[in-house]
Amino acid sequence: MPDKAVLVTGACGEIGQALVQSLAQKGGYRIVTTDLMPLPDSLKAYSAEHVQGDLVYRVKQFYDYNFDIMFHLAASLSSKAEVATEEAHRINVEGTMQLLMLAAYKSEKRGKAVKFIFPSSIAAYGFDSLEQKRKAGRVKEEEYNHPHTMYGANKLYCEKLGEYYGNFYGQRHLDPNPPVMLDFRAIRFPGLISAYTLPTGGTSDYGPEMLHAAAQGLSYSCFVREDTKIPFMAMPDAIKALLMLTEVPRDYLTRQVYNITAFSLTAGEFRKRADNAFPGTRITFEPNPRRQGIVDSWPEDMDDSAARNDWGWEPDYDLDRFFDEYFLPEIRKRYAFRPSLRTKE
Ligand code: AKB
Repeated sequence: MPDKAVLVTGACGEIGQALVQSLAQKGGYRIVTTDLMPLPDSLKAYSAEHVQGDLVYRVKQFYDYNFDIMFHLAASLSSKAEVATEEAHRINVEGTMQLLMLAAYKSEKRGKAVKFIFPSSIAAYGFDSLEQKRKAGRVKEEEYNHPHTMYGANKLYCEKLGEYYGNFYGQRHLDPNPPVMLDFRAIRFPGLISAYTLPTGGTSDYGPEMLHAAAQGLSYSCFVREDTKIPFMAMPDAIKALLMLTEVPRDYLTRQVYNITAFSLTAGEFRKRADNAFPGTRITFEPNPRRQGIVDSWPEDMDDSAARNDWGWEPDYDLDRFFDEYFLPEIRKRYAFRPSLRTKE
């Protein structure tokens, strides 16, 4: 069987780097990457071709390719999007729209559905108050879809755009012989934590930032209150979910947008875990009202029963396993050769 042609946008981001490595390790894919940034050396062996530049202007070039799968990861995350809303809309919505149009066109032309895999987010939710958030607890996909952020609004709208191009584009499904439509599949991710990379521009970033700082003996001022609670997941589980959702036969899917989650904890519990693992950490809480408002509008937990039922989703790492079997062993290896960092302010 020939290799599947795969496009990964946002390949230099956190999810992108981990995904490209996993696809390459699995084998059977010809991976084309694209990002605003040059490809890091660590990924060069895995990418058949890297297209550097702004996706909105680069998409035209991809009409010459026949991708079987597109992982559209490029995005401006929630905190960054809030300070540059127009730019965020261009990256998050126009970039997605351009790529969906390409996938729709290619699906119809080749008579074979292009799989379009889209990472959505807990940011698609929005609560009016902390009281409502606490009362809601675990939320289903269709509940509380009232995002308070540009990023969340962009993600929710792109979910709808994907469903439109996948099912209704031009009302072609009403033709007696409807053409092949693209195969849109999305995952709403919680905050993600990698032992190897740090996020930039997001609001769930306080979790990974605190842990990476503690592991290096650096002080950290957390920008949300101690009682702030949202769901998180280990990066390997996020990649596992993307690959599972990509591979599951379409007939198994009862929806196109799925929640997935692994564990929920407060920022204070993060500090406790960091203290236990790295005694002497200096973590303080100095909430930033804007960023606090963003996480207060996100759910404490997500109901991922649809993903569990339809495609057998289950995280490998619950809270204890995340720390004991993934994050701590990996982060100790990562910083072990830089002991001088433990004395830095
Ligand atoms: C962010 O904080 O913006 C992202 C997300 C939760 O989608 N990590």
